[in-house]
Amino acid sequence: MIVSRRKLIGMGAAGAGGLLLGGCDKLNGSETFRGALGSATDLTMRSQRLLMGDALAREFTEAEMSPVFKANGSLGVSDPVYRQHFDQGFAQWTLQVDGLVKQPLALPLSALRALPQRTQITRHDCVEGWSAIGKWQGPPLAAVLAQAGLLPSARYVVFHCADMLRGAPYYESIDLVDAFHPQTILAWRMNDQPLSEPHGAPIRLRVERQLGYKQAKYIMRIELRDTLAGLHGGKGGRWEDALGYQWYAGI
Ligand SMILES: Nc1nc2c(c(=O)[nH]1)N[C@H]1C(S)=C(S)[C@@H](COP(=O)(O)O)O[C@H]1N2
Ligand SMILES: [Mo]
Repeated sequence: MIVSRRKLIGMGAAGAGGLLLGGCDKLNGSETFRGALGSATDLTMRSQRLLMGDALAREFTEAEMSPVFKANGSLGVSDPVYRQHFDQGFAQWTLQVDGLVKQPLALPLSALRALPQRTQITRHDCVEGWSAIGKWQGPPLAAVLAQAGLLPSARYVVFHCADMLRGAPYYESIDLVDAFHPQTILAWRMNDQPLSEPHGAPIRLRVERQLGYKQAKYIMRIELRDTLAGLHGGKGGRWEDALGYQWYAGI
């Protein structure tokens, strides 16, 4: 039987739910158990991880690339510091890496381009109901994190972006499982061209097993944290804070 990954995950989540319900008679009196079960998001994430392990998101051929890849969300940045970097071709720009790291970094684009590169042709799925297949190139996020060195308390990687969405800065975050996944890259090239402004110049995240809003564009700073509490709205991303989107947006 051929089933799509999404269906498989749906079945897996239902299966896990069934198992849990089966045990409910015995366990539903226990507060500890209900606490351990956590939110629906957490259950979805754990079901998906159980089924997918560290599997790769599907990759496509050149022939399957979309002739048009829509740009969505912010299509540009008005911040004056960003505008100056843009006008200078990002020659003076650096990516800040800080927070719970051994060695904070300020990496110019040339340093990101000099790291080992990964190229992948993947499908981008936006919650608004469109998809597009594009080619992305950049260093694995893991290579950048290895250079900074994580402190033992680091649990989340936060991407601070240059644009604003509905009056507040765009940001996103992932955990270390996704951060070290081989297809999680800091893309500076799209479809064999330097990343354009609408698509997130100078760099944007590709975290291929999650939905479009996790693919942070215009990344200026990467911060390692032990918690997402106390950061902006506390839900780990601009869409999560503003519209209640799921933090774990597994496809
Ligand atoms: N900084 C930033 N990143 C962002 C957004 C945004 O508005 N600002 N929109 C998100 C959404 S909803 C989608 S679908 C994708 C769109 O990427 P694209 O413009 O390359 O198609 O970027 C995501 N990353
Ligand atoms: Mo999106």
